[in-house]
Amino acid sequence: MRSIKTIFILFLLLSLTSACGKKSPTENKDNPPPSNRTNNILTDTLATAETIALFKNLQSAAKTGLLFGHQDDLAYGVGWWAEPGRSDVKEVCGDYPAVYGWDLGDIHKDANLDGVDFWQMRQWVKQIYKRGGINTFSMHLDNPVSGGDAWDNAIAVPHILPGGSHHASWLLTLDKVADFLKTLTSDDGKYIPVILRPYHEHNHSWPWWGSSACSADEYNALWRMTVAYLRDTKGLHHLLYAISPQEVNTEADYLARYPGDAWVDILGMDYYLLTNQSRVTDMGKALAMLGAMAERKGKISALTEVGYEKVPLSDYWTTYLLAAVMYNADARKTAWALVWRNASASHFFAPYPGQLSAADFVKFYQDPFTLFEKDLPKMYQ
Ligand code: BMA
Repeated sequence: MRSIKTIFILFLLLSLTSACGKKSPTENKDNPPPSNRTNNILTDTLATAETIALFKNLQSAAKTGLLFGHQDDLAYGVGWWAEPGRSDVKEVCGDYPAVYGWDLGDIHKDANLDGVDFWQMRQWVKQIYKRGGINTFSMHLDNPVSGGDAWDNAIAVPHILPGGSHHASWLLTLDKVADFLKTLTSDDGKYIPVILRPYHEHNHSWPWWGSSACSADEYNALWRMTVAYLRDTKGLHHLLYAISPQEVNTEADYLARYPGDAWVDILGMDYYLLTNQSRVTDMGKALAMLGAMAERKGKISALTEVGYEKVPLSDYWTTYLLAAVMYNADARKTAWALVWRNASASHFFAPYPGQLSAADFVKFYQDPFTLFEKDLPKMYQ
């Protein structure tokens, strides 16, 4: 009897010690206790009020509309470069886009990989925020091991993960990304919420973070390391995180390289070559899959890159792009569609005055479902 009692007391003591020794998740600074949290819905439980508002407002805008986005819209267009107030989109339809894409490639230089000066980019981001628009950033960062560009898919990811030969130098690159993002503040000194879309199209083989250059586990570790570094080490709390594989048709394929729901806010997809009606149906189905999954997970779905280079179809905007998003109720949940940049007359994705699809773009703009800058409700409160 006595020995049973001793064993029981010993067991109790042992379990108490182990409970004290083990850090409960809420004690971890990366996962603050509920009382310190600002929210329980985002990757960043310490996100600023404006960042939470952006997420919620995007989620509700997506229920009844599609925001239109354009890469580098204010920086240049076909036949012009950095002229104040100009935008090919505005010159065609009379309004600015609702969403703007920017890229942080070449963050160690004065201008990004496409020649956009970072100082000017910051000014444009501030203008956009002031007018109520939304900014999203992709990262075509150079291969950290070979020194080649983002398209150099020599093996790099295992070397920049913790313990790898290039881990420390990769953190220096992320420091530069963080330093830039930290300068995005409004006139009243608040951080401007932005959507970060790192390591995109990772199911394809072209980038060094792509399918031929790292395993799913390595990709997921890279993503989590990046989010944890920006959020917990650098203390950035004005970011929403968007993941964006290219052209995925099933949930299983989407989740094959995916860091987990706790690490992602927006389920994006890049989708090009919408060149015929069977592709419109295919894209509609893919967006439906994404819209349903995002809703189930409490996230947002978005067409993070889309477009047809040189827009050679006169009815591309209504009969192709809008038709695909309108495919069914789940596809219609897509929050935004962002077309790529207008670099020149041979590399552009949005119309410009006189371009073949310009009249159809006006119809697309007038459709009650599409949202441009003037249509946006207040996104940050
Ligand atoms: C690609 C092309 C390139 C550009 C890159 C990053 O799709 O537009 O010219 O450098 O995106 O923006």
